Amino acid sequence: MKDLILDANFPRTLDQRVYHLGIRSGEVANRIVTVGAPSRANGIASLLDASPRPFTVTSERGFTTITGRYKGVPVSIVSIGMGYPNADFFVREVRECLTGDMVVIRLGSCGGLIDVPVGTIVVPKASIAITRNYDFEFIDGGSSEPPYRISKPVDADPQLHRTLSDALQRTRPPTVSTGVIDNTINASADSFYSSQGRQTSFPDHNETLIEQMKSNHANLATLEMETFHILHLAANWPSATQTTATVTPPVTALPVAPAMTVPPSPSTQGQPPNVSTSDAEGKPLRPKPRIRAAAA
Ligand code: R1P
Repeated sequence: MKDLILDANFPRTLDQRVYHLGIRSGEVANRIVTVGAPSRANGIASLLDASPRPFTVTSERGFTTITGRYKGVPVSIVSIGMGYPNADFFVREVRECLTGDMVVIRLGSCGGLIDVPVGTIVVPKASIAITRNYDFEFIDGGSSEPPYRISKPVDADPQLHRTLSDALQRTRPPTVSTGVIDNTINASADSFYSSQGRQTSFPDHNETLIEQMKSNHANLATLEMETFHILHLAANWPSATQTTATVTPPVTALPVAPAMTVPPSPSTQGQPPNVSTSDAEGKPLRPKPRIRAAAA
């Protein structure tokens, strides 16, 4: 089985599917809405054009990609589950299936650090990472290191942030009384529990974490688990030209890892749409495509 994986550095199956999402070029659009749960993905996908019928790939690892058109424009909805590692699989593997810009909006739920009604939509202009400091040790009542690390902010793509916020305000149903907030910062934690300040049976040393986060960033409003990582990858992707030169090693440079086996074929529904040959605007491809990301 393992000899069917051609490149352990960036594994794909023989039919060129990326290893964890199970998709290949032509099956994912440049414009993507990513969510955590398949039910949410299916709900959004119900708004896609009926024809051509949306195409669905469900991978062994729990990622679901639904690609169709919305008012004629190719769009994918990708359900990625939870947390930094899944967000990492999502951005990196989709990027390798696309040419041109990759435009990502994460639509998710979050905890609130400001006093607004449930249902308020928050479109953060930036995100910080809250991560457990694994070197922290609480010995003899003290420690030389803090238990958590609070990163510097990474900005959402400014144009996408503005466009998303404007669209959400413009299309808000009049019956909905909660508003749209777009001038705050998000925090993405590496645990739903410890690094979000929840008290459990583990000695997490997080009693003052929320206050510390708020004092570091006065306009911190939301707390979830994926946005920072998506924004960070988007902000640091060096464009196609540089990627070719610096990231992709020769295929023969790394051995096939012994534990790497071919995943079961993903289940698919519908006809492959072959949507990834133009950029997100439907314009000719730009020489240096970008990853542009925002969240709500
Ligand atoms: C935790 O319950 C999950 O909910 C939030 C968090 O980021 C985390 O993924 O997001 P979603 O509702 O988008 O899954």
